[in-house]
Amino acid sequence: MHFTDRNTLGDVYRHPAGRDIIDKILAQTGAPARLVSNPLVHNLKIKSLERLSFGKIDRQFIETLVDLLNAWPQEVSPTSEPPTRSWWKDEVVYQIYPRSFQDSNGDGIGDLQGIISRLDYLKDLGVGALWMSPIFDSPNDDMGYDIRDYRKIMTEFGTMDDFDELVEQAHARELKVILDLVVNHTSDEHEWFQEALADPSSPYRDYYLLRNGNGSDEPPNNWESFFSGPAWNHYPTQDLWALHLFSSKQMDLNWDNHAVRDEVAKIAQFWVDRGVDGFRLDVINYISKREGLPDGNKLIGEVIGFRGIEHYFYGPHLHSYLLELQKRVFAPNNTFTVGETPGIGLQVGKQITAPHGPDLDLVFSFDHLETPGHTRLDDYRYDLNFLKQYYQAALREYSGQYWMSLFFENHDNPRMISKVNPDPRHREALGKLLGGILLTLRGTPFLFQGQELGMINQNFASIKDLRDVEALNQFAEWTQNMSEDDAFGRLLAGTRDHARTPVQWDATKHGGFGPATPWIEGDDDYLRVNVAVESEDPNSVLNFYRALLHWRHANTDFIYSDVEFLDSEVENYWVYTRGEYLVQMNLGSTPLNLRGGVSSLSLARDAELVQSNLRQEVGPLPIGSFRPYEWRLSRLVSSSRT
Ligand code: ISL
Ligand code: CA
Repeated sequence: MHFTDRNTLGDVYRHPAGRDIIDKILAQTGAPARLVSNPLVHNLKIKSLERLSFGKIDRQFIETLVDLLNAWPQEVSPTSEPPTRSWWKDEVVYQIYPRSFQDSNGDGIGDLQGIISRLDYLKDLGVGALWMSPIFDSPNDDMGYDIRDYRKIMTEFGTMDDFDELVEQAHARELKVILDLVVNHTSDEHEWFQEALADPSSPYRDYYLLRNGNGSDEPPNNWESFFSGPAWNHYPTQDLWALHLFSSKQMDLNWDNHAVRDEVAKIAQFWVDRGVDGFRLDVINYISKREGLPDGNKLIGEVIGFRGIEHYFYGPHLHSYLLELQKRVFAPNNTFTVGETPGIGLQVGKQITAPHGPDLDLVFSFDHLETPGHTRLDDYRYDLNFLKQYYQAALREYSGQYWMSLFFENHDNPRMISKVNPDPRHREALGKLLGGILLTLRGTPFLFQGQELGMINQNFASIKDLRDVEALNQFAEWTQNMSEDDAFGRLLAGTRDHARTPVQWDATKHGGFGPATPWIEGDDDYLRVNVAVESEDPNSVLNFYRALLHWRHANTDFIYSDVEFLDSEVENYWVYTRGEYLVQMNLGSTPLNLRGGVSSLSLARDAELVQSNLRQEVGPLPIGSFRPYEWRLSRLVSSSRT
């Protein structure tokens, strides 16, 4: 279908991208999903939005929407066959943030030898693959997400020999190795960018999104950076502007130049040849920008918080550029790929990971990380009932051969326990409950370092304790019209640094991270919560993860079984079956007592408990009663199910 402004909202909703956008607006505004099926809404023409919104939705908005719908494929291929098996569905991936994992040589910075020394720990934990955040040469403006040399190991992390040893040692333990490929942008210190700036006739000029300023001190468009301020750097001596969606030292590459795509393919091949099993592709959905880099819409900018995003969050050539990489490198080498795709919804996610000839194997989408209407830097309590709603809807979509990634934490987000309920009395049960959800839904779980210990947000004392460029830039911006205390208080709710403090190995100084003062320090939580202490405690969060990970590994049928949700309407109760297993939990901080009419209870009556998240000394409760955040996995015995 070719879209114009005479198409209806119903037409838009039938388009995968259109549906994602409408779903997002509905979720953000709290409007019920059935609104779209209301014939009045359904039959509204796109062009009438302008009038109905009193001009808030303007011409430019409508044109952008129509262009986007026309640029993107309109089919989502159906599948009903069962999922094919592959290692990246069998295994749980463990994300390492190398800088904060383990320091082997006492310089306060984690490194590759530190990781090697902990491979036995990871094997014993029961994960099957390691994803390391970037380990390449970098000035660390954004802690390695600004790469200066794609073929060199960051000096602080070690050498190429260390890397080869890591791959060999990991493989010897049957652990896969996944690298972080950051190719939407490079560091401004990358030689391509340096040469592009220095020499107007350099072929590297066309590697980036450089625009001539014609003497003006206005940037080429109104796009805003994710790390505060305009998305353009000015180089007055050359009268040039360069686009950077992230920090002012992360310069966006021009993917429309085939030479850039060649370089990326060669970089990926270089690491595949060194034994790498897969890649996580950083902000990969941002690589294709709309031709002409038009101004961002004001309204969209206000709603999302960054102006310009509609012109690149799934740009016109995304699909073909990803397919090209797939054909050249990933498919021939059987390389696993997971795309980090902020802003992408369920339908487009399905298109990108479609089972026959996918662009990528998996995507990370982020819609479940905040309850609608909230952003990461809001201080609010995350409602787990939303998580339930989200996954129930998502897994209805991702069935058959479709497969999702599952995660609650990474290096860009505060700790999930703290978001849901910071009350220390609930920490252990909640930590295990989250692990129980992550490891029993249908999909590939990604575990972030420290999550298996039940690590929580840190009590940073002042802005001096923070290291992240996002936090520091945000602080500078906010303090222009806010007190330093208020600005710091807001950052404390959601700064990415919460996830970046050293892994808590034991109760010695710096939590066993290393002898020197770490590059970033947390509070003294490590004295009580650490790998050494938790290993000794049969009821610890760590031992819960261990047990469940090993159980999962021994039960591959469970991994591939369908998920079926029951009793969805019961608040605070989440229950589902996976084949012959039943998972039940209380999502609330108060006891849950279910009354009659809850159908899953009769299933539970004929089930045998496999694992729960309660301490062993806690006795059993009646079948319909759950303690705060209680989680149970049982096996359905007898003839109750076929
Ligand atoms: O944390 C965010 C900024 O507000 C997210 O939007 C995040 O920047 C986004 O998910 C992209 O993240 C990835 O690319 C960034 C890097 O800073 C993040 O660490 C990385 O995960 C730029 O490379
Ligand atoms: Ca070190």
